Amino acid sequence: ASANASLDYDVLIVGAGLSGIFSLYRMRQLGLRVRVLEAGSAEGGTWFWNRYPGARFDSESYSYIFSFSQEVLDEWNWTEHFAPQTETLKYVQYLTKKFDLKRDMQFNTSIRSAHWQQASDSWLLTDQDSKTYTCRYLITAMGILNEPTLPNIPGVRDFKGTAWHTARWPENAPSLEGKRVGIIGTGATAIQTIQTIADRVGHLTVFQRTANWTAPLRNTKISPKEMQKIRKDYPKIFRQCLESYSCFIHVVNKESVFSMSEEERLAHWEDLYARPGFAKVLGISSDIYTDRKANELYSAFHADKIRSRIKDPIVAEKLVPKTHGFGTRRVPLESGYYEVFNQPNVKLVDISDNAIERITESGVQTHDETYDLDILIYATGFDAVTGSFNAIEFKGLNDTNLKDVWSNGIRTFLGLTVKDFPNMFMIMGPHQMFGNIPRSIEYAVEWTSDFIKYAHENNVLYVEATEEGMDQWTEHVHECGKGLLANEVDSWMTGVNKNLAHKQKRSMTRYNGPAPGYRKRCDEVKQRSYSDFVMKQG
Ligand code: NA7
Repeated sequence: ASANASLDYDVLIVGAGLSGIFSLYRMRQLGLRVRVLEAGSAEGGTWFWNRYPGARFDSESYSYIFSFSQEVLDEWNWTEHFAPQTETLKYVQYLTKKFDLKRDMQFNTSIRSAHWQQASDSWLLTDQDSKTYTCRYLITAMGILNEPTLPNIPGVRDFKGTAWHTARWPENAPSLEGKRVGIIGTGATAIQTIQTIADRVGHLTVFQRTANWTAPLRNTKISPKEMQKIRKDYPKIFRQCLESYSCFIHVVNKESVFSMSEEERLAHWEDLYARPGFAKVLGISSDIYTDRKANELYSAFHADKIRSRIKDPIVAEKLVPKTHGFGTRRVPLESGYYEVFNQPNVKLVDISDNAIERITESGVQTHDETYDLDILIYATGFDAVTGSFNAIEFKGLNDTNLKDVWSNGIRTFLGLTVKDFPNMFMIMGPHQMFGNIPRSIEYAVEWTSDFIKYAHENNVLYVEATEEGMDQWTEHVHECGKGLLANEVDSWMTGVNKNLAHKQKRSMTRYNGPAPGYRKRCDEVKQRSYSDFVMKQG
């Protein structure tokens, strides 16, 4: 630590969500001087910001949390198979309390720039009040969906009623009771919001540009007895997660779609449809994700399910996605979403060929109609994955700007590091697994912590990825993504956000290969004593 004595900290962590929390826990165990800087007024990240009605897991609660502490697994009880945001936030608060983490967390601190200082092999961070912080190692823990984006529709600021983005749901939001409410967007967030507020609003207008595939969540309560069983099963649950492609408990069907008879196929799909959670997304044959014909069949199966739940056939057709196949975008799970459109107080406005022309003082104006509203909710998504990085001025070696490094496509080494950005580690940066995110976080934090421990013990003050390493890794990431139908579709996962001029082109934002393969490659780098990196000793 003496080599770092002139610096404020050994390690700075940006973000107090799950990534930041576990990073802090591990850095403390290494005996390092560490501080978490967080823009929000409290810990929780995604679960702190996303307080919209109906926000909840659509992965099984007990598989989508930390596994690193046996004590936590022993103590914490989940009360629902798919926990609501309120419960998950309590879990996060319980963690920070249990491990006394808050004394090293600083809230209301929005980092504006992070500059590498060549002379001292350190990072200099500056916050919104121009306060500065220096450290040897920098851990970015900013999350992949953290920068909300408003639609690029003229007049967004003109609306005289109340409007907000779902990720910034006001703490003292006006009651929706009896109000004329409009919502723009039909992604995962919108679906959870719509199905939750439809009963309590006076009238709800849903503006849909792209219909999304969604299927039943089938959430149920967890009784204390059932929780006991889950607790006993934890080792099995986490083993299953680690062994599977994207770290979920659901097991992929090894049979291809066309090797089953039509009868077998339908029986299999009906069985999955009846099950809770991502079974119908992750328990299917994997050729549905790569073979257009197989995907069409499975999409048709779901289209019929949608039609069977909507009374008005014209509305039903609008809700059946036509632009992309099932599972080629993130499939949100719903609880009564389709039935909402049978309610007399809910109107679906298809804006795919009748675009919103402007937001006016009184509401939303499409090409052929005006909708007067009291409240307008933007469920319009995020500047995903690279958005949090772009919001901060990252300057590395020789003033290299991270934005410029990624302007022609993302490049990383292992999704954890970038050349020219020494001593910087990204938890949930681009090119990492986006499947079961807590599993990815745990791995990335363990890997980073091992590396920092190694550096610390060997008096290494400087570590940097190489050009060759970045080239090879980036090529590998692209190779893994080949043949996946999802990569032919615009979504936040392929880096597209139509509200941002610079994000209209698809890019390879995530690691598409199997998680065990990802971990193996990263483990090998560790086994080679990090010789893939340029290192300088103090
Ligand atoms: P998403 O999935 O990015 O969804 C955003 C939605 O907002 C989507 O339906 C968009 O339509 C719609 N949108 C965005 N901008 C506009 C404009 N300008 N006009 C009309 N409609 C618009 O974000 P979510 O927050 O729902 O979910 C993000 C992830 O969080 C989710 O995948 C889960 O992993 C958890 P589009 O499809 O672009 O036509």
